[in-house]
Amino acid sequence: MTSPNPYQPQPEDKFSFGLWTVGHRGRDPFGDFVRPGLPPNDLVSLLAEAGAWGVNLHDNDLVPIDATPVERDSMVCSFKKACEANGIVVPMATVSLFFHPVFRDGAFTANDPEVRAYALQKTMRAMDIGAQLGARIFVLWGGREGVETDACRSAGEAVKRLREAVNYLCQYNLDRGYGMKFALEAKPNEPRADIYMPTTGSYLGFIPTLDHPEMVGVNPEMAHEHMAGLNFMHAVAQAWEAGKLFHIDLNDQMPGRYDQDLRFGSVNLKATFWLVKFLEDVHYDGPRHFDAHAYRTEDYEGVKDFARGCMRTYLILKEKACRWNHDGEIQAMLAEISGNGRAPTIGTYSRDGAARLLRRLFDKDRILEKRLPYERLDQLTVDLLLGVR
Ligand code: GLT
Ligand code: MN
Ligand code: MN
Repeated sequence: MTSPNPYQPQPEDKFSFGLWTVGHRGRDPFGDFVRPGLPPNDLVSLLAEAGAWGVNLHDNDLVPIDATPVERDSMVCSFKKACEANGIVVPMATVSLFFHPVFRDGAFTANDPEVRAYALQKTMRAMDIGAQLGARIFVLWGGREGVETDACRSAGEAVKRLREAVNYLCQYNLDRGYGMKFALEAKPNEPRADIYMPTTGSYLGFIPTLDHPEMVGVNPEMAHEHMAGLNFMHAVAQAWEAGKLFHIDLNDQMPGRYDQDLRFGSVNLKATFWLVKFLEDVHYDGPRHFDAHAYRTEDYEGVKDFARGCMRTYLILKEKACRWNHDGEIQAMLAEISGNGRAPTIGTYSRDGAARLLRRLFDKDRILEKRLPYERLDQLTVDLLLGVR
């Protein structure tokens, strides 16, 4: 059955938002809150109204850092009821290892072993909360794991400490039978001058060195890769190809600036299109999490506009990707440029095959006669995106 509004989010789209995203009150380093605080249960209703499927949270988005176990249990119970009442699931949980001043020198990589132990304790407790709420993905974003000066510790030692911590948490996950997957989120800088593991690629190199690599993947964030001047879709593709795309943070960002966390698709429409097309083409089946927040000018009606906008843009671009894949001219060009049918088969290595390849004469002039009409192909894409095709 087709829905009357083709851009109406459906549960199978798996659109989720963090409590900290729609609950963002507009405070920045230069100005105070512009929106009143909304209790977590009200944020869940807001998300349901906007059409979202899931809500994610840090431990302290719901439970204050010094709450007693009894207080914690009652808050988690009440939140769980609110989610159930609103038909909202909790696919992912995470831990704040960046807000409290105790983490001023980092958490898992801090020089003080007591801070490192506290960071582990806090994370295990956050996993307990996540498990109670049904979360199967646990994100680790090491915002404070970094430096202003490399005089403070060896960067190699930091990697070892990080490995030790993730190994410990994997073991806790097994011990408790939580069945969670960890998704590691990279960022090049902010709040630290330099953050260890600055890109998704760094984490993809780190994961195979863990005791339980199968339990650990990545949570690439669009804005974070763009801050580093990288092509986000390429990072996502590499993660996907490695079987490590466990979660994704969707938002937008002007290159070379502070972490803006802008509404999905609001800045780099074309890059956003290629990303959505990639996710849809490979049938990515995980949550599509919007880690962004509304402009500081908005009230809570505006926050709903923001949330609806993220999902709507995704669905519009999904439709565009489908049109692109079914566009006769585009597909004919793709068939023409892909080289299929012309390419000599290299195959896997054999001594004879290598000898043949070494002897082969390549007619470079003939190769160069073949046109590569990427200008036309790109313009067809632009026409399609701009709605004239
Ligand atoms: C914080 C950060 C995000 C991370 C969140 C998870 S918190 O808002 O900017 O990119 O995904 O800890
Ligand atoms: Mn994020
Ligand atoms: Mn961000």
